[in-house]
Amino acid sequence: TTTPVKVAVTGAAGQIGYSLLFRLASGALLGPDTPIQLRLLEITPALKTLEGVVMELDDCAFPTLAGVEIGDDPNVIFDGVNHALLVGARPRGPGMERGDLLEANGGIFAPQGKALNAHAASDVRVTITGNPANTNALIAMSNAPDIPTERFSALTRLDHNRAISQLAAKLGVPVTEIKKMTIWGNHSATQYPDLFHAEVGGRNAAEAVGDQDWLANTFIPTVAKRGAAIIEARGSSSAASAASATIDHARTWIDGTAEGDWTSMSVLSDGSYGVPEGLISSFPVTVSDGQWSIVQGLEIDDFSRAKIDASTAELAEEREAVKGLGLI
Ligand code: NAX
Repeated sequence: TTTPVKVAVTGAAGQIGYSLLFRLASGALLGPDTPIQLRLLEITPALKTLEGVVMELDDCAFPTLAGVEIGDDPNVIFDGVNHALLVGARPRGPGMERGDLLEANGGIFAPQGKALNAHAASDVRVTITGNPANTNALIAMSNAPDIPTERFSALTRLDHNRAISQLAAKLGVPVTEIKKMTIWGNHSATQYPDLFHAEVGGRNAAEAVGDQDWLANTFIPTVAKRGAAIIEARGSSSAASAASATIDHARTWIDGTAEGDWTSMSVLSDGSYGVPEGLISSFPVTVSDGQWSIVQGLEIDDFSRAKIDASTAELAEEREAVKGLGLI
């Protein structure tokens, strides 16, 4: 029998966890032939709820689910993990300033980074979904000096998928016609979904749309504010779609991007496209043999330049704030 792949999920008793765990256990990440062991981290008061979720996992009798460990100590839960999906985070409460939010999350992602550094498998890949995802990833990465920096990434795949879906609907084409979508910058309202390099049926997407007003004043804000629209409609934040995007992201990292296409991932900037080095920012990336690389050589016009700069300036401010708090 094959040794199970160990996948850690934090915030496992939360909304996203409730979708994510069942998809993982059913083989959506690793396929039908690879057994998976789930290692689930929660805060102590949520462990009872998590036990209930594990009862449901048991009741599915998933053939690929080789075991489940739960607990509240990252040093135990991250032992030997090959993939860490860091979903649990501290949401912004009433009256909370950004500094408070970053500090509260630093209290989660700094110790989790240290625990991964000490206990994860040597091939660990870490995906941060919990918000503020990019800066939480920077905190975790900075606290895990022995894990190669390229093994940390933050989720902008949900934004990427939203952009594909909006464009496909506008042009009346299936989502499979759309390639080379890019989200640049921060997973926040300043993100920049870029149609100038995207393709629809092999044709440039911005040209196919042929409507700069729609692109600038409908498409970009619709994608960037989609999370708020979901909350408004559903009464709670996106969960199933976020779980699905987390799996897409982690699976692309394993399986690679298709020839002639790329994806969006928030990864450590090497200064490409003028994005300050050392920020975790979303880029167009290709993945091959488990390694991502930032797509090079795209021409950036003034419109895109301004959007990318605005979003990365926000990331730089967040970095300064967490530096000031001694979190990185
Ligand atoms: P929930 O509040 O339903 O669940 C979060 C869970 O995390 C809770 O069960 C909580 O007990 C747990 N938790 C808190 N601190 C923890 C710690 N130190 N260790 C382990 N677990 C801990 O939130 P949910 O809707 O599941 O969303 C989770 C995170 O994803 C939030 O930060 C949210 O903002 C973020 N999102 C990120 C998205 C992205 O595209 N990057 C989109 C969806 C989502 O908004």
